[in-house]
Amino acid sequence: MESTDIDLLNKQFAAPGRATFRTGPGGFPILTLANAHGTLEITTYGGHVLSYRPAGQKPTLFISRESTYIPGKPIRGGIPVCWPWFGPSADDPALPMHGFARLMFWSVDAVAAGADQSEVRLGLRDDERTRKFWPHAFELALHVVLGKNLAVELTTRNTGTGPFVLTEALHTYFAVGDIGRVAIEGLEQTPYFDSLTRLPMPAEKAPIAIRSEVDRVYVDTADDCLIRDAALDRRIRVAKRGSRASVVWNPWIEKSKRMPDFGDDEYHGMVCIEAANARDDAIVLAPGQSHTLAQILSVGAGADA
Ligand code: TA6
Repeated sequence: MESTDIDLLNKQFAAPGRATFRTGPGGFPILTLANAHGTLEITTYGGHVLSYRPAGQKPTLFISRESTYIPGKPIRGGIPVCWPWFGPSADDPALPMHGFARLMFWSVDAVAAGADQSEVRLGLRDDERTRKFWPHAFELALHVVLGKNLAVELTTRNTGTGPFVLTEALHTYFAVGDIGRVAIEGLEQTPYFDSLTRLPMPAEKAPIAIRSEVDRVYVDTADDCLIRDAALDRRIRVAKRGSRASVVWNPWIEKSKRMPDFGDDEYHGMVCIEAANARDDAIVLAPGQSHTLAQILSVGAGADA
């Protein structure tokens, strides 16, 4: 179903107290899912998860207070869907950063709202708009499952007659209490590409501590990450499937000032850990083939548990 008529969306999919559509900022349709394990908000614009709050926990995702909600511009925060390229387009740098999927309205294909598990499926298919950016036929599906954990699955299917190359990311912005008191475990043994220096770097052999701008693509890893947030006394496990690249990003002071849709001080309260297919981990899909990129989040009390 086309994804901008709130009354029709609620008529077809709403379940009182468990699944409700409303008109959000910028007129963007927002679906709220709620069950015993927590709540989640997602907008059909960009297939973009805006918030995730496990029961009894503070919000898990960061959204900038300066974010815009304007068609054609990306939302700053939550879980942007970077697709069908990560970073600048290799074919034409004038094309949107991180692809076009996060800049379009997706269809609502299914909503299931149970007491302990809620699911939503959104879709994007090629049409004359997408073909202006990317000359391939595709079906893109986002499947979000809110249960004890949060699972976000992005499946690409090549519906065309020739192969295409895909890079992508679930560009998740995590809310943290104080970036200066955060440790990120799981990538200690993994080399990375430093996007700031454009140089390959050896494994750090230590948890990641962020004390300046960090923009890294960790390569050839399927490992979980663990965010230990001392200020909020919680830990967030970030697992993934269908990905051999993990991106870690914090803009720090100077880049924060250069982003109009991001508060100058907001770098203190966020870090991005992204499940990606990027750089050497590009995916080649033949006609009829599919690939699923998934990120699974689980939040626990106690930074050191
Ligand atoms: O994932 C890290 C990154 O590629 C950074 O280089 C920075 O550009 C960030 O994404 C945000 O990109 P955006 O296009 O959302 O402003």
